[in-house]
Amino acid sequence: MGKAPATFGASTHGLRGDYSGMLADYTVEQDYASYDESAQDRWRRLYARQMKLVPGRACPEFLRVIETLGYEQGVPRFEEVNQRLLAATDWRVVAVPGLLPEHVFFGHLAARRFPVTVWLREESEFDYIVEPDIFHDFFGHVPLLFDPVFADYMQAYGRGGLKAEGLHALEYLARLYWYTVEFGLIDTPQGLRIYGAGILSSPSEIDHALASPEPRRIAFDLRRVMRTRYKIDSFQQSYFVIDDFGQLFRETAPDFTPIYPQVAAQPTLAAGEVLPGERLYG
Ligand code: HBI
Ligand code: FE
Repeated sequence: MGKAPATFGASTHGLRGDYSGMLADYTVEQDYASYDESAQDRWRRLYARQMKLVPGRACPEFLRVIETLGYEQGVPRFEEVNQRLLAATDWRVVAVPGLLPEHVFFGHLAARRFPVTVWLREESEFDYIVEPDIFHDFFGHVPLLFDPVFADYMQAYGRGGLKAEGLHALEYLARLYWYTVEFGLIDTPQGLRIYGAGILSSPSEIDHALASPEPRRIAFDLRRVMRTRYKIDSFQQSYFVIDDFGQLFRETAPDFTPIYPQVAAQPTLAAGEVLPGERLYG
């Protein structure tokens, strides 16, 4: 094996992770003994730091689940998380070496399998890491997969991705993923809350996303999101706000085939751009 994946939508630099022992669907076994005591300790410190930040800032669907997963004990075991996840929404996590080619990634999501990276960041990356590691994936993504509506959205996204491949629309889908699954905000009766995994797993972006006067917080609109470029190596300049996961599912449920040419016909927008008349949140 050892074949190099062809495309990596979320990465602009060299690929990290050991792709040599994987199966055809890019899955690997979690070698639990490979997490030494310093890695286990690092996981527990990452978890403790983040848990101090999420109360009152993460959405209730996240907070309801995060403490039930046993993450405080150390690096999670895939089988243990799967026992709970399968019972809740019929999703499962699968271990992967790192970033996957989009086609493979979409295929897993369409089959209700979420790819979780097996390796943990190094100590020198404690505060910041560009690519997804096991902490980002388990902490940021997995809790929301326990919500039935969000879980269905993720599967629909995967199916849409498989369909988009022949339509030269992968960039639009990558933007949708970025501004919802990774960096999404949600409006609640208590105020804006975070559901995006890229924010939830970051020690510094949590505050930037909710409290900084710098970024724009814009009401979610599917075509608007698909037109908007994003930054992968700095805080976001714009966030998009949904009312609830039902809205996300409904707006993304229709076949995107007629939507792609409409988006292509309009100008692409820079990450921080605001359009005239656009409704912004405080
Ligand atoms: N692979 N493991 C992994 N995790 C991701 O989040 C991921 C990926 N491959 C591609 C990808 N994301 C992006 O192209 C998304 O925009 C779909
Ligand atoms: Fe992610």
